[in-house]
Amino acid sequence: MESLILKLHEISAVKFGTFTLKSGITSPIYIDLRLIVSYPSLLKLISDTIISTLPASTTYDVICGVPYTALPIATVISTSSDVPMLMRRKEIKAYGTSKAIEGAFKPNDTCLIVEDLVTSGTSVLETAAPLREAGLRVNDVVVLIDREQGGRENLAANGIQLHSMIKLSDMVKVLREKGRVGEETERMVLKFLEENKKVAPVNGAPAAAKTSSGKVRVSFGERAELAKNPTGKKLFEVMVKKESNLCVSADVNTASELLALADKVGPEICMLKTHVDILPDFTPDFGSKLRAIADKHNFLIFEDRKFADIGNTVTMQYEGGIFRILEWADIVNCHIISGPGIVDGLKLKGLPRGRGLLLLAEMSSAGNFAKDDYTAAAAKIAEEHSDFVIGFISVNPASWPTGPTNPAFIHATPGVQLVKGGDALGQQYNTPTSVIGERGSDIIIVGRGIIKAANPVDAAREYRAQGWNAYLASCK
Ligand code: 5BU
Repeated sequence: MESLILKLHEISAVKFGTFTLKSGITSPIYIDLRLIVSYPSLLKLISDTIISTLPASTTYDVICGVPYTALPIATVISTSSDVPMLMRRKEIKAYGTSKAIEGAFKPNDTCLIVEDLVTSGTSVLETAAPLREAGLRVNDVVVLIDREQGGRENLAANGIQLHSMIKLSDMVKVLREKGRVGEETERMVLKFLEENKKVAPVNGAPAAAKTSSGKVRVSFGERAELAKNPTGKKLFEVMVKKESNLCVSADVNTASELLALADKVGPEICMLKTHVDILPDFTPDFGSKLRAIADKHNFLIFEDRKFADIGNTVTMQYEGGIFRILEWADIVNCHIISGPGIVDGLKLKGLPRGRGLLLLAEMSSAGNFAKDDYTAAAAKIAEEHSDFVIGFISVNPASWPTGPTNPAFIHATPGVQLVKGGDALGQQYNTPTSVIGERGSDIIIVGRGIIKAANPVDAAREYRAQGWNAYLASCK
């Protein structure tokens, strides 16, 4: 270990000075392991010894390096120990197979993650998420250097055990003992480590999400009491009862697939979102079938119809046509582009049936125009119709110019996946912890992250856990 540390210092993979880390903090020590590819015998030594830090009980079928620095380490481990490797794409291509994970594996195979350096654990989590989404189990990560700044704890909170070969404090002590750095440098680094023991994950939940008035979140249970609309109240109650703030967006190809999905993910969700106009096999009994599944699993049905016309027209669109949305959807949503008359129109039909409305205050797609004054106008219309409006489609309610909205209103956010990113057509994704913990939303709306996963039920469980944990953390 000593000779490895000295060698890393010799090739200047360890530097002392003033450096800004990915997390934004200033550090007196910087480790750059990208250089090891230029020293094949060192790369081999690292790869051979890193695996020996794992307890004998650790089992795995495949390994995956965190891109990019750990890729050569993982490759050498793979070839010398004959364990197959997977690769995680950082950028998912919009063409070809669009896979996030390259390589062959079976569902439920266990994948060991290999990483060069861990600070908060963010990069490991960004690799674990698509592996898990693809159906792999991720329990352990092995790392060359642990900066001892909260990574171990953040990873453990996500079910991943960290095994490190070298701790940063030990590294500095060795360099000091061997006369490579002075006492003052050692003292500075150890002081820095002592003062920065906990770096929050970059996309992680802060200890408590505060509203701009400085208060922590009002619990869903308390908000159920404040809601004026029966459906809004029921939604809060379902969330508390099921401990779920997950809404699955069932954007599947047929009505029969949708009903099957609803039955499978039903136990995990508080709400199911539909786009009924995409179903080629829609029949008039669709609504009653979906309602029966919703009653069985206790979730609400949200038809993402995005009404946008004048009040008179939307009354007919809501009630009539082939889809007869009013009959079966607990919740619908509308744009406010046409002015408050649209809410009056929908309310005319919906309120007598106890239905609820979400206003589109923001959208998740790149370059959309629902911001600033438009968002503020949605907040104002909601206040004027708090008997029917149950809340908003939001993206970042914590940043609203109006400040925090009335806690009776619920915020539901689409554009959620386990890793920040987007699709080829303008969709933008944030993580559940960011949406709930940092952006102050209440419900995560997840489509492809769940329906395209190898196992949608497992994926729904993962999103549900992340969404709910972020909510709990923000109530403390
Ligand atoms: P995705 O597969 O998780 O990207 O699906 C998101 C769903 O949410 C999809 O049905 C969209 O129509 C819907 N959506 C959205 O993505 N962004 C918005 O601003 C609104 C709805 Br409103």
